[in-house]
Amino acid sequence: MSQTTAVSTVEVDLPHLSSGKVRELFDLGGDGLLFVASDRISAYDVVMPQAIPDKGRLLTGMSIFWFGATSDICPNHFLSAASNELPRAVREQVEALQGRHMVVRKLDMLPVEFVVRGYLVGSGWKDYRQTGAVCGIPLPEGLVEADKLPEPIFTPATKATVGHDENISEAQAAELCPPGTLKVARDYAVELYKRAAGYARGRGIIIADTKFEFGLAPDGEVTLADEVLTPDSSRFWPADQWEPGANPPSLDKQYLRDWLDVQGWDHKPPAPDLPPDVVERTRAGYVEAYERLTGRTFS
Ligand code: PZK
Repeated sequence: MSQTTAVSTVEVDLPHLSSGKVRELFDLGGDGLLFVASDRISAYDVVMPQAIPDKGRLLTGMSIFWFGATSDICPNHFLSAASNELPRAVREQVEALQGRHMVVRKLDMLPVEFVVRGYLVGSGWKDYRQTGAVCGIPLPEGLVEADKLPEPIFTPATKATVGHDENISEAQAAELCPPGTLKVARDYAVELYKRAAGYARGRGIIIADTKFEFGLAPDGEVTLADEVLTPDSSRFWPADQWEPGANPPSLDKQYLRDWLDVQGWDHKPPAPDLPPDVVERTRAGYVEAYERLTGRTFS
């Protein structure tokens, strides 16, 4: 399992359940899972050859912050960030992860991405330009890119195993979920977005859109899962750089993307090696998001 690349990998002797581009999931047995965020970063859907120091810890800290700040809205899968209750062998490995892990509750996942948009960008802007609607939701005429929507909208997507997630209608999403669960999760998702967006706005960050995942607990409760309201699952914009009509820079990746653009990289792997100043400036974007949102100093 060990790997000698510039990008550190996770080394935990547990059954491996799933790998994302930048995070991994392990089975703790019983009703627990170990969720691990790496320091890897992707841009244009390609993982970079260098890691961003502390990124996994910063994103994990943000998720845990939001789980606490929204637990009155809906139940979530977060159980613990401690390691003392883990089996001894696992415990030592987990301690080496230095705050990049969460112990979470094993759920039966709903096969839908719960996307909520407060602003018109990305695939939402593309759909609107072509059809005047997003996921079948008609919107006022004359909106421009990055405009604030009159109300946040729920725009479900399928979880593509390869390639990009595909926007679907709410009716299609409902067919993919057990009866009654889609509406419950949808209402949670919209409430979560409103709470977080309002909070972040007061701290100089616009959460343009975000993606939630939900699952069912053994008792059937719809439960919030995954990482939540991080720069990897959301678009964070510095509020002072927002201007309708242009796609604003994202707080976390803009410096990296701009640098990659200047290199003339064709977005096909491998990505160019990142110089130390690009790594450092990118890290600073994550630290800024963490500190502004949590009100804590990162050390
Ligand atoms: C689950 N994912 C996506 C996340 C990856 C992949 N609490 C849960 N119970 C059951 N399954 C999942 C979760 C959560 N969260 C999440 N896939 C399954 C995912 C992190 C790393 F590789």
